[in-house]
Amino acid sequence: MSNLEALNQWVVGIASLTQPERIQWCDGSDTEYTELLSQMQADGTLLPLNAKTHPDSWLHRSDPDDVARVEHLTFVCTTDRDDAGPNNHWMAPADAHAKMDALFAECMRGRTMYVIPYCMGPIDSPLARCGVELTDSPYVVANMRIMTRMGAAALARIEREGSFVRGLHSIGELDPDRRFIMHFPEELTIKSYGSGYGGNALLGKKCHALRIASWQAREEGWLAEHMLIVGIENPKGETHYIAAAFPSACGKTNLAMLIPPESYREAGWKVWTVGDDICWMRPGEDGRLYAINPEAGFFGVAPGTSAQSNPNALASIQHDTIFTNVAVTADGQPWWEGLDEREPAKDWRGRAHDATNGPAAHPNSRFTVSARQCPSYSPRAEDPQGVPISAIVFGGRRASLVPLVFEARDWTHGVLIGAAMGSETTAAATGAVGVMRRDPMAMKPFCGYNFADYFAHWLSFDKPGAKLPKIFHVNWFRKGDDGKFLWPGFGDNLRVLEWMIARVDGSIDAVQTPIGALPHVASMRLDDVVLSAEAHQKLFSFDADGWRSELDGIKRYFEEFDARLPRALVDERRRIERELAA
Ligand code: GTP
Ligand code: SPV
Ligand code: MN
Repeated sequence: MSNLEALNQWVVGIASLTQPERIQWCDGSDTEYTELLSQMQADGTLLPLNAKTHPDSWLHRSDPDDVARVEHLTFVCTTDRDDAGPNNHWMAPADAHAKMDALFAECMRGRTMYVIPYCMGPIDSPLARCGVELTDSPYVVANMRIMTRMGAAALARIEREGSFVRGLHSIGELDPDRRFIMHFPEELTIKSYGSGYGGNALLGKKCHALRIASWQAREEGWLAEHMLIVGIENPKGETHYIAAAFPSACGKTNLAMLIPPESYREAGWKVWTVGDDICWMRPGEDGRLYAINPEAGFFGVAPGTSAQSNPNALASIQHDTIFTNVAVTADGQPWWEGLDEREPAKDWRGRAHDATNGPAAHPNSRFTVSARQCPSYSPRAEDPQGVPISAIVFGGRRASLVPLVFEARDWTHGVLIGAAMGSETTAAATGAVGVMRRDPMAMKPFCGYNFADYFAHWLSFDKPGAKLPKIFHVNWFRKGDDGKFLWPGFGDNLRVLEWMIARVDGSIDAVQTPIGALPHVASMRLDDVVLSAEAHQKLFSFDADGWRSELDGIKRYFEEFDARLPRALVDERRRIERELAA
């Protein structure tokens, strides 16, 4: 029980709808967590991993039909359909409530309903926001404990503030035909039924910290974004913070935990991880944007994580980690494609590994781990005021056309670059993989309102007194004629970040083109990377014909938003088109 009547009444009301056998208010304590883990071990929800190599770590195998976000079943329910926009599935709030409440009726019979008070962001931060998730999944409770500031301190803040986001969740029957993720931004409410996986079920993450928060952020003058936050410390000891939006499974965790190339390490460069998935930012008194990571842990993609690609992530997950849908070796160690050359014994479904069944680890298999276990975790990540942002980066998976890096000429151009982002789809959501789609600011699946209004909100930050970050676009995924990546990526991406920081400091010039400013190749430190002539050409120049048709594609995409699309973006697109024609 709480001393906040509105919270108690809501919990009692939901309990009378869902009829749980018992209700457990979570306090976030170690004892509570240990009890949950042993209960899940006893009922087979969690399988212990090798205690010598991976102490206190667990494997969870989700239902094989429940392995990723389900965008086609995710809705934004606003009174006026246009407020949700063409970028969201929409249902009228009354219809959506009726549909969901019918699913929730008596669905928790025989189960425990957990009450999870949580805070997104450092508990004493003015930028943080709180919520309460009601769920019948102990796996969700365990993940929420790692991913958020969960328990007594969050409840105390909620009681003080009197307001909170209401999230109701049940795994239901895990039936894909009885599965919906519904958002009611006007009521700060989420109802999620029928999935126990990641972004569908850990309601603090995508449902609250992006869909609901983006709505709140527009009302309150801040931004809730699908961005990593990373600090780059130069040999003089100065740190620039960079926020970067890449779509799901397109490199945020990897960039946030980057290990500098050897020559940079020797020179004294350091990289500090603030966040790997979500960024909340707002203007400070000095006019700069200040950012916090609302999360306290990482729900990271396992496949491809290795001692070569992401040593910081690998170091983080050696103990006290929950792995979901990875494979296991004969001696009970977690394994996935790209980790090393060992052969797994069992695949993600628990079957004897057989390569003809496809990858041993599910392509969207993940680890859940506290951010504090990351060797590069920034001490500033707990700063209630957040970190000042020097640069915003947009990027996607683009096998062709898009060069390695370019810089927006100003804020409006930068917003256009973000709004026009394209990327090939990945396994993070159900559906086809590798299909190029528009994914503005990496928020296509996550913006809780009409993209046209969202772009206008972004544009509104450009006002007198603002000291806005510079905006860049990157593409780590450009391919050569042989179908292989042209840029080494990972640690070498620091070379691109160094160039950006030099541009922010005003210490180097660049080549002005209609699409933005490209680097002079000589001003990028490429000493120890080997690039073919084709790579040089494709990574550092732009193809005017290709961009003309890209701009046509952007025009067609923008037509979906009709007259609601901000005029400034229409004009900015035309300006580039004119310059390309000249
Ligand atoms: P979500 O957690 O789904 O939001 O994803 P994320 O953006 O954090 O993705 P993550 O960093 O986990 O990257 C996923 C995939 O991108 C893995 O297959 C990585 O190997 C690959 N990847 C990351 N960085 C690079 C890079 O610089 N170059 C190349 N070629 N691949 C990369
Ligand atoms: C993503 O898909 O962007 C993720 C994983 O970060 S999930 O929490 O499932 O949304
Ligand atoms: Mn994500």
